[in-house]
Amino acid sequence: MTFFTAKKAKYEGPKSRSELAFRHYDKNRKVMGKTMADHLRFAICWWHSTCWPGSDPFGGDTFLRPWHHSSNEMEAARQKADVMFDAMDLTSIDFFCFHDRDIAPEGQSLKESNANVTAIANYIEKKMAKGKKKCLWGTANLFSNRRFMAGAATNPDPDVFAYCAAQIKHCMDVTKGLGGANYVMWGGREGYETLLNTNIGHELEAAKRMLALVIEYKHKIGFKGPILIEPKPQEPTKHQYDYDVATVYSLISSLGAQKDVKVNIEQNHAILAGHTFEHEIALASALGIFGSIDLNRGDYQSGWDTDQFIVDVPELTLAMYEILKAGGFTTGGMNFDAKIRRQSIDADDLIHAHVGSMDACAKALLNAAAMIEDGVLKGMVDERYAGWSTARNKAMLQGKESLEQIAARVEKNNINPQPKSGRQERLENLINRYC
Ligand code: XLS
Ligand code: NI
Ligand code: NI
Repeated sequence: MTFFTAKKAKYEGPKSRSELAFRHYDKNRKVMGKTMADHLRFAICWWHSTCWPGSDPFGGDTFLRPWHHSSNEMEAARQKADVMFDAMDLTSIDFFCFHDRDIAPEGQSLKESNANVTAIANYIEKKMAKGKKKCLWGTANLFSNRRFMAGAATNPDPDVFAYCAAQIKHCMDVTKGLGGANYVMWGGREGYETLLNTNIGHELEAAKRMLALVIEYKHKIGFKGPILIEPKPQEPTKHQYDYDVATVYSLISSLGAQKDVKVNIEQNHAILAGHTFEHEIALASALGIFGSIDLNRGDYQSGWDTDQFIVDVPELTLAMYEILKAGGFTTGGMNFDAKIRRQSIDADDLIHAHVGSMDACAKALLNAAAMIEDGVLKGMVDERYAGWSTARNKAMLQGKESLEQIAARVEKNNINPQPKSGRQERLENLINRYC
């Protein structure tokens, strides 16, 4: 018996009147030489889809999922896995993402917890072979248990640092075993609540040490994919060290680890950091650390990580444009780190949410591909920077002229720059032609 009643969503074209169908996402359709599935690499996440019971700070479980009310935790874990694979089947999503504590219950000791995770991972592996499903990434939950309340790697207690290292090691092993394309680190409680009890210098050093250990272990076990750090400025802690892409870049580059470590950018976290989604993608690409996406949207009024399903096509178009400009995904993909609202209590709401958001992404991909293929926007940007292509100006950028030489040249040639329009409104009008 399956949990859902929905039928598998099919591609029916833009004119379809069905409530549950793809209008734009035609998995095998080629766009700029790649199938839509290969461009978008959609993933479903374990935590919001089957672990979260619909609770909020003011009320508990609204979903009443059977596995949350089972007396056998390991049986419930297998039931969750079954539901995940059914959801992947109904939505045609090829990848999944998980935390160690999402897939299996925590035991009395780390040893027991690891054994639980391994047992369920084996169960998952069998299901993957059947449905040809893949793991986009795994990650360790280093924030839910109360031992992590003051941080994991950045905890003042060295035993917590050690426990965190041990948990990550096992989760990396399991992720590798499942063929995971990446390994993610989100520093949920790597930050502080008050500076009054915090030694920032020590905590930053500890965070850097943990990352160095993880990189070393990745090479040791031959984990092929990158480590992805997921920036977020705050929530749950007041201040998080992995604030945004720029801050994470300074950590990665301090270890010279740009080859091994990239970023997993989440829309909602970008907004919380006071940036746009596309800003974070463009910056990561410019810095050579673009890895993967956690797809959701924030609420522009509330200022929390509301993790809603994203359906805004113009907003997604700008993000997709930056992703295509960055050369698209290699190991990364689009993980729906999104949850249905707590009033959406029907099992099938989860399927509708994913299908609708996938379709919005597909439409955005088509829009962005048209923008790239037309080349009008790029042409206008290139024109703006055209002055830098002369030999003299290239030399200036490459450091071949000193400050005095540049100053002398400006005087001698009577250089007198004339401002040019930034043409923002014309560019914004242009974008609307594609949406
Ligand atoms: C929380 C994060 C989390 C990570 C994985 O805000 O988005 O879900 O993606 O630990
Ligand atoms: Ni996330
Ligand atoms: Ni988040």
